Amino acid sequence: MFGLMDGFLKNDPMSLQKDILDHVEYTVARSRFNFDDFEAFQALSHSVRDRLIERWHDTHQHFKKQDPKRLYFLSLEFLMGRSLSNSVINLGIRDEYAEALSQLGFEYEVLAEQEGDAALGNGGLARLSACQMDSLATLDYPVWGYGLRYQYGLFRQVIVDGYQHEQPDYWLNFGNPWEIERIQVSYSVKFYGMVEEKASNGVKYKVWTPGETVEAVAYDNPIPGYGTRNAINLRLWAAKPSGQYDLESYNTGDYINAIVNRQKAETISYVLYPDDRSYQGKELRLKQQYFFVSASVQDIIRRFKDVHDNFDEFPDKVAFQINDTHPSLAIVEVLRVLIDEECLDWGKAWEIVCRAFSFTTHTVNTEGLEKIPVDLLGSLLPRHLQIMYDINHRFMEDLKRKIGQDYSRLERMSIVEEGIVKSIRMANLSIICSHTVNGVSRVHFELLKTRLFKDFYDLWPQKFQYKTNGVTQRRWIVVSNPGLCSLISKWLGTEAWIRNVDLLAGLREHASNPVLQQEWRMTKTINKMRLADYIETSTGVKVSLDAMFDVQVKRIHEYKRQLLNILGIIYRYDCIKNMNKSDRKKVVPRVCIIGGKAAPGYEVAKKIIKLCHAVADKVNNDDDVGDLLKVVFIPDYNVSVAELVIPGSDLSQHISTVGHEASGTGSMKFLMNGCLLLATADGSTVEIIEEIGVENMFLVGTKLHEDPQSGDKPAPGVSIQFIRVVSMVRNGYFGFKEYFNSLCDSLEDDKDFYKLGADFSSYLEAQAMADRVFVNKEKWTCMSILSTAGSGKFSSDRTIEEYAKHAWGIEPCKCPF
Ligand code: 26V
Repeated sequence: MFGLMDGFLKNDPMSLQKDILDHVEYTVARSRFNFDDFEAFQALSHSVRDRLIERWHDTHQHFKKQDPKRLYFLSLEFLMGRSLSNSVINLGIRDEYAEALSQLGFEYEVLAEQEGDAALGNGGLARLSACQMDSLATLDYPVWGYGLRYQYGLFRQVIVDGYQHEQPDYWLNFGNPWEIERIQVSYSVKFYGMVEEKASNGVKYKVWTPGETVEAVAYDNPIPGYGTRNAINLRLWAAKPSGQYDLESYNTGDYINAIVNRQKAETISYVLYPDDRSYQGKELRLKQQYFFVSASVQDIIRRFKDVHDNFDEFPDKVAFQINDTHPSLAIVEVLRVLIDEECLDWGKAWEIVCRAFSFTTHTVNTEGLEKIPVDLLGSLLPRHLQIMYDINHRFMEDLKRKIGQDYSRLERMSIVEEGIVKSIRMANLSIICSHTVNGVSRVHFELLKTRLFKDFYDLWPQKFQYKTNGVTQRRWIVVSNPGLCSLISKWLGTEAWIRNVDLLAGLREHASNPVLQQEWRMTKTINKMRLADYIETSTGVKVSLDAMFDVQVKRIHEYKRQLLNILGIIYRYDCIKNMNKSDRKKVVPRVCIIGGKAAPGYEVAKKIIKLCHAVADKVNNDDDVGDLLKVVFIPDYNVSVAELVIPGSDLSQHISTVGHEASGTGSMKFLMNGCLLLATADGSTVEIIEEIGVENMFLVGTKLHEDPQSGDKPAPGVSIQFIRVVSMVRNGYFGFKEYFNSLCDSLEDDKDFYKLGADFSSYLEAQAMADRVFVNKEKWTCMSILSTAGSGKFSSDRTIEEYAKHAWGIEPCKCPF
């Protein structure tokens, strides 16, 4: 009997081939003698999924048996990208699949290209969650990720005449082979209604009678670790109409309308909000947050109660991580369940909550902090609003005892903001109720302590920590840059760096070796060829492989200063135009690549995209300049485009105004891939510089906290060059004169909030330095190898170990092979 149940799937190419063909016939329902690339991809994915499920079952059985303290990672956004290659590599059977497919007449790489991205997130915060899930699985931590299964992911960016247009990303159109629908795992989530106070035996209690109920259905997504049997679960919730029928409306004969109204429930999980800047107090967004939180908390408490009959052990068995304030209603929800449903007293429930929650903030300025209007909360979640007031009242009383009648400080620290629109400050709530408040880089931590959360830091310094972000080398080297992956393993004599990335430091001793250098350059050229092909198909621009590929890809934001990059390109163009023939021979050819999405309502960011296209049009069509300069905007930048762009880049730009980027993670991916950085000392770049040495990158501007006004150097004024390039745009040199007027106005001295004018000279100097080094192939390659060698610290494996030890208190729980 055991033998029959112990059905481990075989992984030799013959067995894989049979499995793929069976899936062609029985899952995809095509003839095994006649199927196309997409159908082959579907069958292949299902065969991989079978193997994931095996591991995933074993892992959960093991967790169940061991009952370790589990982490529940709550995030409204996960930017997973594609799953196929990541899964087969983590399962360790990529080559076997490639062989099986080739015998069937298919090429693995071609099939992998069939997959669409899962883009259930906006940018940095969302991709960070995805990297962290990979590390959590690889390091064998007992974890569950929870999120929302949006039917529409982040919009597709389409460029028409240089302007961004947004199109819906209905990513589930062709099915999603990676998820497992769990119709039997569903919970009722309640909204609106009213709260009444009741009493029984002299004890008062609150009863919430909701006005609307929606069903949350679980979709499970196995996340395999690398080099381990462990596969953890990412559970995403989808909204479905509640099973409780409104008999009244059915009986009144309005059957059709009753059905249509029921169906409206599904809209809750329809669409991801695409603006990563502002909270507009939208009811649907708040509904999404609570829907997600309520389903997750019910699931977590149910799992806990399966093995425990009281809540004493709850904080020793359950750790909650809240990814920014978006899931912070979970704090109030746990309190509500413990008090109203499990009948614990306030003191006990409060203690449990404060020991269970850890909070990470990803923001640097007060305007970026989430605030929810009290009126909205009161109507949608009346009981939760009461609990928030209760928390605040107790906190304020306690605080008064500690700090006295300092009313302005009390006001700043209150959860409730009195203003034209009375609101709840979700960050204050999260800090007050969590045991740990985490920053995402050292510089971010300093900003939290001295500016953003100074009042709280002064009160509870021990709560504040930071864990510098990291990215997973599995996706960002092994999956996306197989050439570099083999080269590294060859020179280190081991593949162990894939699980222990500190070993990359071993490359340092070979950095000047001409043989490695030659192979290193060859790998880069192959990646550049791949990227050049992609550029040609997606933009129509042909680029030369001899040129330096200079890349800035990330969300379009004023503080990230894509505009500084474009003004630098204009300067370069202008210089070339004014050069004589012999000087032109010395110009280092460049391909300037920009990519990224602007939030649909962010006018300035959209103008920056248009300016990029206007400059590209002029430059690329100027035969006089030819291959010396090309400008391309890569449309619809997303995870899979990043996997192609990053390995093919020579130089990458991270030039945010100092003090504005909490961490930045793109830079880490480029660093791992041996791309040289041209960057300001902002966010995690400060730590990157410490690891690789400032001489191995191109620094823009002064270091953080170094006051440009003081010391011997005169404060940098706005240079002639800056005035000239801005006036070229203003005077219509690139067309669209009126349209760009406001962009130019924003660069005037007193309005230049992001300091483009002040940093322009330094930016040009750094760019000139990059040119000088690029012609020295040995030096450039050496710096490139040292970049990869110094990237060890920026693995999400390190970040996760720090969280596990210093915030969550969890231990690995390894499933035996
Ligand atoms: C805000 C909002 C507001 C309205 C609804 C949708 C939405 C989604 C996200 C956000 C906050 C975005 C914050 C964010 O992504 N921060 C970035 O986090 C990265 C990971 O820690 C970090 O590297 C970046 O520096 C930081 O900008």
